Amino acid sequence: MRNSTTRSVRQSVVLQAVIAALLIGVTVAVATRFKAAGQQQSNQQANQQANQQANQQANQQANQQANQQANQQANQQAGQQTNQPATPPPRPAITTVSPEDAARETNNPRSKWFREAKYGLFIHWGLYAIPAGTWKGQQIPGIGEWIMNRAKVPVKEYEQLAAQFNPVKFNAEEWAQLAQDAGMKYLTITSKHHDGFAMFKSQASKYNIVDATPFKRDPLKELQAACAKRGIKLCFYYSQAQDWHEPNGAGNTWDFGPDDQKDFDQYLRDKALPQVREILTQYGPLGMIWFDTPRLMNEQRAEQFTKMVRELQPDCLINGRLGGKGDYRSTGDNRIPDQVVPGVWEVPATINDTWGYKSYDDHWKQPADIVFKLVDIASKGGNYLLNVGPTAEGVIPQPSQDILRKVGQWLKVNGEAVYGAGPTPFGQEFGKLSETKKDQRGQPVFEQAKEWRVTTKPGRLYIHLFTWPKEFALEGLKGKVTKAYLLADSKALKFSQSEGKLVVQLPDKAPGELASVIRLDVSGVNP
Ligand code: FHN
Repeated sequence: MRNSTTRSVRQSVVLQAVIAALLIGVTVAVATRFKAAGQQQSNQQANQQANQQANQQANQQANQQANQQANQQANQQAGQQTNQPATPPPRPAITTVSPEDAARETNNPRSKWFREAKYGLFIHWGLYAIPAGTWKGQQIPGIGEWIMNRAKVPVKEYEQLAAQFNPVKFNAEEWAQLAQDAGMKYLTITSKHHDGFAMFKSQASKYNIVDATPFKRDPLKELQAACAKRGIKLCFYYSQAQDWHEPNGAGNTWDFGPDDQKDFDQYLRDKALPQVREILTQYGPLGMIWFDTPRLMNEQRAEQFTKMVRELQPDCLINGRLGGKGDYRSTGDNRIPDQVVPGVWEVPATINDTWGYKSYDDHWKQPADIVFKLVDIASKGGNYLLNVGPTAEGVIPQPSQDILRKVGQWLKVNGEAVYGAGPTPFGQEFGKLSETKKDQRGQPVFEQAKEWRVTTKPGRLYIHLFTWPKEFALEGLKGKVTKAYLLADSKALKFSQSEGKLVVQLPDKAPGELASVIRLDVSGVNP
């Protein structure tokens, strides 16, 4: 099992690296900003590999039915191997969905705001921001919030961080303002991550930010007010299964032994369920609860959470990593599907290579890369949940802020083509796996077809150009184009249309630094 999953992680990493390489190298005429985006993506693949290896079991579980997960875990514990072919096909970024489930997700009134929002801010913040990737002088590989696990820090040692946690520079107004400036419509923050430390006032466990730190404030309360003021949907991440602080929580095998010998239901009863009740009742209406890594979860356990959420906040979404069916699906971390995916889904992604703050991770994705990813995801039908990791002082690193604000400026001009927009009616722009070309690991190369993406609204097509050609040509367009213009300046563009081929004449220079968007008004048939 370990070998096969490692292989599939490698394959996914390779596939993503190939996509990134092609983003850079499809043509020498590719504009600098597009190249920069691809380069960044390519570099990230290697760095993400270590992180993905640590988490891939959890992600796989999240993408499967609860009882399958239980079987997988049992197999894994027994060290069994699955019968994988020597070179299995690349692992998809997201589980396939039945037409019924896709329709259930899409027609769910509860998910309407989410389907329109498209872009959210993820915040991983907790005690792990203090070590910030270094434990006892050693830089610990992997994602920052996993430091306790990676360095096998005993609970008794790790919990001493609480006495040092005093994020006096935390300012909820500034964080919510950043989300707003960035054009993000929802904010999902870790209320409790796998380390078990609650970032809110909890009666269920004294191991929380109000009772166990000198800070004594409840940042989630403050964020509630700041988000409400700006119309940003507040959402809470909650690690329902892994809790390395608790003897019966999943994941801490170095203090408490193997997970299969724990009374996991007791942990759920004593901590996870009561705390989820607390976050559902103390912070006003929530956009969603974002569960994660459903180790040891099964349908019956998941149902206890689902029931509670539905009873206490019927409008609150449940993400796809609880352990049963959620309201929508998550892709693997940083995994963007190759093609349009039906239903409702989201790509959780890092802005550098970690979720929780690491003092030495400055591998920032650039604004052009983020705009490309946001549009690419929207054109395939999904949402982009982009993470920042604040410091132990409560500051969102300045590079993250600058990058997000730059993308926000782009959205101010071009947001019409993103918020509430549907996927492309085409698909030929995405590309495909090469039948002949292989990368150095022997995996098929993903060949990027075009440097543009399409999003839609009724009667409209939005063409996002990541390079700047002299003219834009599009085949296979149904309906008659009545008007074409750039969102950046609203000036009419000349175009011709015959036999299904549209050609739009473009000015010599792109109107902006990042992607430029042509709006096409189309009559006769919905594009
Ligand atoms: O293990 C976690 C990880 O720390 C992080 O929270 C990500 C975000 O999607 N989820 C898990 C791994 O997939």
